[in-house]
Amino acid sequence: MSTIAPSKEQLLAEFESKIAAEMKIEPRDWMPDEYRQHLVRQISQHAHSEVIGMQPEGNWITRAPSLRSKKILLAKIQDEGGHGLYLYSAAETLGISREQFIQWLHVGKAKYSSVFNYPALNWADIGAIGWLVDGAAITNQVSLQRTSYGPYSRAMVKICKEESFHQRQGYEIMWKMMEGTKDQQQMAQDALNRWWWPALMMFGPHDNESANTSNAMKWKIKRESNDQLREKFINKTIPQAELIGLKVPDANLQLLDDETYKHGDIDWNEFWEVVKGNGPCNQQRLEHHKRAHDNGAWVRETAYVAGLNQK
Ligand code: FAQ
Repeated sequence: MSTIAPSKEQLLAEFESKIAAEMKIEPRDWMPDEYRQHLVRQISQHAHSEVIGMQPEGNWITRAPSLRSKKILLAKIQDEGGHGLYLYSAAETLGISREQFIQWLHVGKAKYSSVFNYPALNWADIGAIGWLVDGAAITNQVSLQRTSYGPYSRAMVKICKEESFHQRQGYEIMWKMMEGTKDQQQMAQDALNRWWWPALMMFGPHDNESANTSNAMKWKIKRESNDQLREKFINKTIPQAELIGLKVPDANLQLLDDETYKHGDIDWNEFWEVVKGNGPCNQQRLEHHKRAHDNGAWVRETAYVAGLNQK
């Protein structure tokens, strides 16, 4: 007896009913090409962000002001590398190899978060990165725990556990500096001034300018929009700044009647310039990644020969 293969319409209906029922889509399930492509783009870009994001902080390992802070920073940066690995593995379940993802990064076909193209100038920046950049990342990632693609969702659950420690270690650095000398307080405020707007830009363009949001929300890849997440982030972070005596660098910030904040205009020209590759550190970040990748070729080759790379 021959079985009749389901039609594309039936497969699509089954896919959509799973999404509607909050069921996860798994690698072997049928999925529309656009859904797969969207995930390939978003998850691989997310993975690249984790790995490139190790660079601004990595610069400060040798200059951490105490053994305690050095150990914490080392552990944190190592975690980010691990997050990259979870995410590359999740992306690979969509049928594309890690080598291909890296090649797309190197030729500029794949992006990584704009925020990592700014320099970490001093120790206060390490506080600001943990507090603001990890804080923004978690706001998004908590939401992505409910994403519809199973491997991405499970990677997010693991990552969020570690990311909340990262946010706290950054806030602790800022809080200690605000309890220090006038110069230390000034350094903390200066770091906030430089990282505030790039952190807000991490959430991407406003919803009405965000080309990918509509499909992403329909398929429950994204559970909240860029603007919704950005609002959540500022409402959580501004009281934290005030608690330790820092002031958010936004002359047009408004406190609304419902006790939520509305931020002033974001400099979208700056954002798109950085995304296009013209930020302060784009070239440096990519060159460093290429060099490290080339220098690591022998490790990959040895692992392959030893059979560790075999699927
Ligand atoms: N930077 O249509 P949308 C972390 C691009 S993890 C660069 O709104 P979408 C941990 C976007 O790709 C941080 N490009 O796009 C850590 C699209 O171009 P495409 C990373 C950006 O996907 C902390 C175009 O603009 N987190 O930090 C950015 O719906 C400390 C139009 O935008 C994730 O990746 C940007 N900021 O929304 C590590 C989370 N924003 O691709 C180390 C997962 C937008 O069509 C140290 N990703 N673009 O050519 C997402 O949630 C989404 O992809 C968004 C963008 C929200 C980033």
